[in-house]
Amino acid sequence: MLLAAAPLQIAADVWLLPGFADSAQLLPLVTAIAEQAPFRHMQVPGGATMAVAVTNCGELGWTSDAHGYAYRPSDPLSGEPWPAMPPRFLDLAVRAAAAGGWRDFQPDACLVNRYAVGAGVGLHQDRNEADFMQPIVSVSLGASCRFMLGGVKRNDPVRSHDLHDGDVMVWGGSARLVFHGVRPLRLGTRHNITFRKAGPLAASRPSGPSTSTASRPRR
Ligand SMILES: O=C(O)CCC(=O)C(=O)O
Repeated sequence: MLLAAAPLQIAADVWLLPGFADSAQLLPLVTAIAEQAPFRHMQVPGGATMAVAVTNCGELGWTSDAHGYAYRPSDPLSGEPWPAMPPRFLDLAVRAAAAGGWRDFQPDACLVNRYAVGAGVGLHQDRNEADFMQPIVSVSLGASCRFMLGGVKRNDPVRSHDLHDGDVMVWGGSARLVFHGVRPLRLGTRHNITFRKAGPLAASRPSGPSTSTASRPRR
């Protein structure tokens, strides 16, 4: 049984739950998901390739290609539905959201990111979901990273926070559309699993410019 520290409010409507998740329990589930829906480097609008490898589980999976971003019920590589969300994932997401004050979170989408050394994600907003009243729950597994947290405007000041194995970030409400990202990983391998309530399905809505660097805006 993990002993998680108390939730820390790091900005308005943004919570860090240190050590809330147990990577020893979760990483085997990530491996099982990737056996069904392998990690891949998707293209982003404009044609560059993401540095981070991704896969999904749950009813809807986040996808990107040269035309835009979209949630889809099936894996474009296989045409099969994404693997089901493991009950342990769902339980974690619901408990983490409740710890941040969002008591009726029922995610239908779980994006799994895999970072190798040098991979990062540029500042972006998560805005392809139908309902911005629902929070985001983002779980860090493995190597530590520097997480960038800005404001709801692209030019707002950005603060960096170290995220370690098992840390969970939850944001929503006034912070639901904050710009955030991850600096290129310096050592090791990191997985991130991000839970969202994405549906009902929205049309593809690209946002923000993309670049060809290793850490680029994603949404
Ligand atoms: O890896 C992370 O901590 C954040 C990932 C992220 O921002 C995203 O998938 O939208």
